[in-house]
Parts: sequence; C-alpha cells; structure tokens
Amino acid sequence: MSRLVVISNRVADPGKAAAGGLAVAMGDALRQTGGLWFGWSGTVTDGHAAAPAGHVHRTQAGKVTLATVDLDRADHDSYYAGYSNGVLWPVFHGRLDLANFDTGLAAGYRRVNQLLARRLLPLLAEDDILWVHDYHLIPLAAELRALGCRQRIGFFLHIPLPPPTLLAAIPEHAWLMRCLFAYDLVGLQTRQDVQHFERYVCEEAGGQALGEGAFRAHGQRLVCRDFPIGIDVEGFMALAQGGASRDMHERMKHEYAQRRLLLGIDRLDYSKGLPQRLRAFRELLARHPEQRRRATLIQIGSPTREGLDAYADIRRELESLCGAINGDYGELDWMPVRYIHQTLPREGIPGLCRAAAVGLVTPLRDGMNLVAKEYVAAQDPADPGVLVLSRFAGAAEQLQEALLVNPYDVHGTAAVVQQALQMPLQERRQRHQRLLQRIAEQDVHWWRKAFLSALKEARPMEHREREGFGIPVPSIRQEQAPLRLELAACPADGVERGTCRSVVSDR
Ligand code: GDG
Repeated sequence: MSRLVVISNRVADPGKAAAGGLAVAMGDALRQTGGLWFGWSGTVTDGHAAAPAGHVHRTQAGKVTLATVDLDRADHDSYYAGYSNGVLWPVFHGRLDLANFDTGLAAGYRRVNQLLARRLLPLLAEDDILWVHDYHLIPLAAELRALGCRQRIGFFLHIPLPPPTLLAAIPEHAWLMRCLFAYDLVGLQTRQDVQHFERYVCEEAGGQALGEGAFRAHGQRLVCRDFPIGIDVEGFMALAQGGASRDMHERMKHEYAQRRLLLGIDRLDYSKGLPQRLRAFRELLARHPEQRRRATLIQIGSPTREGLDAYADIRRELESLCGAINGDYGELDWMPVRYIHQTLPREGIPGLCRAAAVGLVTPLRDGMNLVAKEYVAAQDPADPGVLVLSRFAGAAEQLQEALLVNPYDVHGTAAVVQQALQMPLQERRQRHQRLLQRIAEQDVHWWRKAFLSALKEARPMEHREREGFGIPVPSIRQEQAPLRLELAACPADGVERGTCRSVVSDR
C-alpha cells in the first residue's frame, strides 16, 4: 500500500491536542494510516541556532514520522507573515483592504516553497502519495515537479477560493493558479469554491472544463472537486463523555443556572466576524429586554498570528466592544459578555458546547468552520442547543437546518438569535437530528477517504505532459518587478530551468 505523505505549513504531533482546523483534521487522518508529515518546524533561526535554516528534523510519533524544516527570519517573514497571511489569507477571505501587496513578498513565498521541495524530495519513496495542504504551499507541486517528482500529488485548500475578480487583484494570480496545474487533484471545501475555480480557468486562464471535475489549462489536466472537510464525530462524542468535558458541562450548568448561554469559539481572526457578532448581541439586549440578566455570551478568542497589525486591531476592537457592552448592560451580579483571549484545553470544549443554548458561528467568510460541526456533535439529542450559522461559512452548504444569518446584518442576526433562544424543543430536536446526520455522513474519515480515493483515481499526468513541466516552475511574467530581481539571482543549486532560474536559499 502506498505511503501517505502529508505536507502542511505546520506539523503537529497527532497525539497532542492543538487548536486550528488543519491540525485537528490531519491528526485524525494520519493516526488512521500512519505515514510522513512534513512542514515547517515552527522555529525561526536567527543565525545562532544549533541547526542551520533548512535542516530537517525527524521525530517519530507513533505510526507517523514528523519531518520539519527551520526557516530563517527573512524567509519566514516574507513567506508566512508576509505573503501567506498578509496577501493570500485576506484576499481569499474577500478582505482586499487588508492585503499588503508589497514587492518582494511573493519571491520569499516561492523561495520557501522551493526550499521545502528540495528538502522533501530525498525523503520520498517512488509510490508515495502526496497530499499538500493549504494556501502556504500552492507552488509546492510545481517546485517538486521541477526537481523530477512524478508521484501523485493532491492539494487541498482549507480556505475559500474567491471569485476571479477578487483573485485577479493578486499581482501574481496567474502564476499561483498555474501552479495548481502541477497537481493531479485539487480539493476545495464547497461547490461554490469549485464554481469559482471553473470560472477562473475559463475566464482568466484560457482553459476549459472537460466535465466530471476535469479541467485543462496550460497544457496540463487536473481534477478539481469539492470535499467538504468534516470532524471526527465519534471521537468528539467520546471526548464529550470524558471526565474533563463532563466537569466543564456541570460547572457551566451550575454557574449559569439562571441564564441562557450563547457560545462562540474562534481563533481571534478578522474573518470570524467577532465585532459584528458582539454588535448583534448588543442589539439583542437592546431590543429584547427580557434577555437582559439572562442571555450571557461566552466568547473564546484564541490567540493567533499576533505579530500582524490586522490581528492586533481586531483584538483591540473586540476588547473595546466587550467592555462597552458590559459597561452599558452589566449589573453587579451579571456580566453579559465573558470574553476569554486564551486557548482552552481541547478536552473541555465539548462540555462547554453542550452547556450552550445557542452556538454562534458567524464568520464573514470561512472555508468550512469546524466549530459549527463540533457544536452540533456535542449537543444532547434530547435537549439540543441551536446553531446560528453564517451563510458565508463553507459549512452552510451542508448545514441547511442551522439558522442561517448574514453576519453583516446586525439587526437580522439579533432577530435570529432571539428566534434561537425561543425555539420549541421539538423543532430543536428535529433540526439537530438532521444536522447530526449530515456531519456524521461526511465526517473527517469520509473526507480523507474521499480525497485519497479521488487522488488515486485521478488520471496521472501523461509522461509527455510531465515532461512539459521541463520547466516545471511556471515562469513569472517578467514585468513583475518584485520577482524579477529574485529570478535573476544565481540559484544555490545552479540549476537553470527554462526561462527562469530557481532561487533556493540554503541559509
Ligand atoms: C481553517 C479554515 C476550515 C478553537 N479555539 C480553540 C480550539 N479551537 C479549535 C476548534 C476547531 C478548530 O480549532 C478551528 O477550526 P475552524 O474550522 O473553525 O477554523 P480555522 O482554524 O480558521 O481553520 C476553516 C479549517 O481550516 C479546516 O479545513 O474549516 O474554514 O479557516 O477544531 O475547536 N481548540 C482548543 N482551544 C481553543 O481555545 N483546544
């Protein structure tokens, strides 16, 4: 049986709890099959480190080998904070206003993808199957093909793929999208994302949709389909039965015996719609005085990407909103909002979800949103809470029995939260039953199997076509100043590929 090789920006020990959708889902997937998990170590070297940047660290975690690479400061800053989270993340979430299109970042992004490709290649066996994850690594397959890698490679994008008009705002969009054609299979979260891909290929890349998920462009063919990511429903339910979760549930029920709990659990990211959610909650209290002293919002905002300005801004905005609501509506024995800027231990999360009458999952844009599914899985089927879900979360395509809201519409969201708080038991049960059925049918194991079997079935690039990647690194238009300098630089490996030279930093 072919070995599974997972490549993602961050690598997590599948045996340990971690926040973040990718870590949670891949931990579940790799524990099943074993294999190799490769990515950045999380360490940024400053020139005095024991191992030079680019050194591969290997550790064994059960059936999974973890292989990680350190990055130096300049590479890390342009690849991770700069391009991945300063350009791709905001644009893919529709926030052009937050994108930093500074020159030079794309070159660093590409340089790190080249470095990772060079470090990964010697670890690969001929019949490995490679599964690359997320926006940090879009060019990885093209870099691997450049080095002669012929294994099947699939790519899964965890965040939304925006429509062509938004994508086209990225100066390097043509290069990025062309890089996708070095993969055999591209997986997206939703049908809407696949429609955006199709429109891009046909309208911007001069390619064609061949039917049944196949596309041709740039002389290459690939399959692109939606694979909505799920959660480990059974595992999460088992966690809900564990001592820590039950304790949490008991504590919450006792502490808030006189109240109705509303719960939000999110990384503190501007895509999650937290200020809008807080405003909707304030609106609820303003319009429905009977909810005062009753409705209490617990908002977990786990720390994330704290070095970026946009994240410092969202934190300040949220703190100020929580303070204002508590100041305006709070009483000596009731605080409307409990905001916690910490990462909670995972074991307590199901119990917290189960204690909440309403789960608020209202991102402005989200690839999927696993919290929505976890909230459903944690509920007591006999007396379930109600999921209020943004129509702009990928999960909304599947979870139609949630109460769907437009998170930008603060009044509308407040009205729906009121509806959730008043929903009769029978309706809650019916909605929950259908939601649970859907998340159980397409859980994380279904997702992994569906993706990997599609990857095995995807017609591999023909020999001639792979040779066509004789310059497998798609050349970047010469007029793009930020990249021209890098492309002209002398590559460390001395390999010249077609019209463009490879720049690999071994620092
Ligand atoms: C990306 C995409 C897509 C959250 N706070 C804590 C904590 N979490 C856990 C949740 C959940 C996970 O982190 C968050 O997953 P999401 O899917 O909600 O969001 P992203 O991190 O943005 O994930 C997203 C996902 O990838 C998978 O493809 O769904 O759209 O943006 O599991 O429970 N866990 C712990 N403490 C916390 O405070 N332990």
